[in-house]
Amino acid sequence: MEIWNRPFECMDRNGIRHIQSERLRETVERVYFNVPYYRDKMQKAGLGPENIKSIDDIAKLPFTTKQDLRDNYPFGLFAVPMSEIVRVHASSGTTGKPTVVGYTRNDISTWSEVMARTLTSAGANRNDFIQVAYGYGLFTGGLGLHYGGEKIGASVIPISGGNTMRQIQLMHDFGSTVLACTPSYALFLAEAIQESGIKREDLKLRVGVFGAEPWTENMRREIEDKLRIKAIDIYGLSEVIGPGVASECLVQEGLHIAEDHFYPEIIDPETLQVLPSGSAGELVFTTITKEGLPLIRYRTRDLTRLTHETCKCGRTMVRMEKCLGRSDDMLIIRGVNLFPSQVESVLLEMSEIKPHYLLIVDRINNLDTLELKVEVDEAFFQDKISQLESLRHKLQTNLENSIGLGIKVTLVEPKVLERSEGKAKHVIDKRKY
Ligand code: DLL
Repeated sequence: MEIWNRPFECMDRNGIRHIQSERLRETVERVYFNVPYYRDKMQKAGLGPENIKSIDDIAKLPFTTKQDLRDNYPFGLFAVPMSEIVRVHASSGTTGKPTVVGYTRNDISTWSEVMARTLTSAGANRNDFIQVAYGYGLFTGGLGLHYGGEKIGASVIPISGGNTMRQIQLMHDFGSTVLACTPSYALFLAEAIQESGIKREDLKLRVGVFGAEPWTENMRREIEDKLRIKAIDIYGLSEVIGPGVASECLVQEGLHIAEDHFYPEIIDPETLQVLPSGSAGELVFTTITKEGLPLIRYRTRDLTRLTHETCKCGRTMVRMEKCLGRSDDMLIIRGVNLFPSQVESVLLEMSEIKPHYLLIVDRINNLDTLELKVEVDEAFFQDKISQLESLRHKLQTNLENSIGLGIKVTLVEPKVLERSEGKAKHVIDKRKY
């Protein structure tokens, strides 16, 4: 099995910890002297850079959350002058404001390196044709895969998401061997290929690198059966770098974390205590080489567990289990992150509507669907049907502009939606992964 960067990916534990300690010290100095937010937080905790001598001191440092990024929107946590930033990406935030991330030239090179590892561990090399069907744009999926694919010398097809018939045609005509997209889109494509009349024998597809949303072993089996490929799980988040944070190798027993760049911890999301290796809990990352937006103990909200055992492939980097749950209410719909609070803040701006609502998420023909049922104000509900229709239309447009996703809006009479005695239930997720 090919390994992209053997000296790092197969380093012994002492070597890894030595590098992590050195890089953590540098990162803490960088943020302390360049980012007022981190300096204040460290000073309040009675800490200076001299208190962080090795990776064992990491638990002394305060956590960072998505809220901290929002409070410092857009560039407040950047650790370099804007003249050093060569790229920005963004992902959805909690109230429509995106989470903005910035990369220096070195960060782009780190990102390409970890993506080259990801693709190599999935068995790709310079002879492959990689069809990148993740979205290109502010989302990190498209360009992340793109730079990694070029770095390993493969031929990259930057087709981006959607347009299924064209995906199938180019897959056939160009002879794509690697498919990169979300797992739900892979299933959708699989069925569209069956219906298209193109024979599987006429496609060269061999492997898929799927991520950006949770998917189960059952879904993996279904994709592997229907597409007759190896389906590899890849994980990442924009705040940390994008895809490339962790990925499976062909052994498919956990995702190798690029821990020489991103140091992982597992914490109890309630007590915030660090848990021993092997325990299930919330994944936290400290970036130890990033320049543009270094993050200290960033709470991902993703739930998983770690193992430090060496993998059968020979890589020693710590592995995380396929992650399935989150410790917050974030939904991932067609690869787009959505918090119910984003919907709520649009509803609160419209007086004709009551903030009694229900979001219904489903998966029909392998594509996620989103519907909102919301109560109309008593006074407004007496109005003409045409007025109700224009209200529905206005709400739908406001929502789509704010959340960046198509949504079906259904207006309902006042007091129709079930009231809960405890915490209001605003989401029904019918998807079976
Ligand atoms: O989804 C980056 C990415 C692009 C990863 C392409 C893989 C492939 P964000 O939009 O910031 O970044 O969303 C990050 O998506 O915290 C997880 O909750 C979820 N997620 C990403 N990959 C996986 C995966 C990209 N393989 C959030 N399994 C993360 C489960 C995943 N959840």
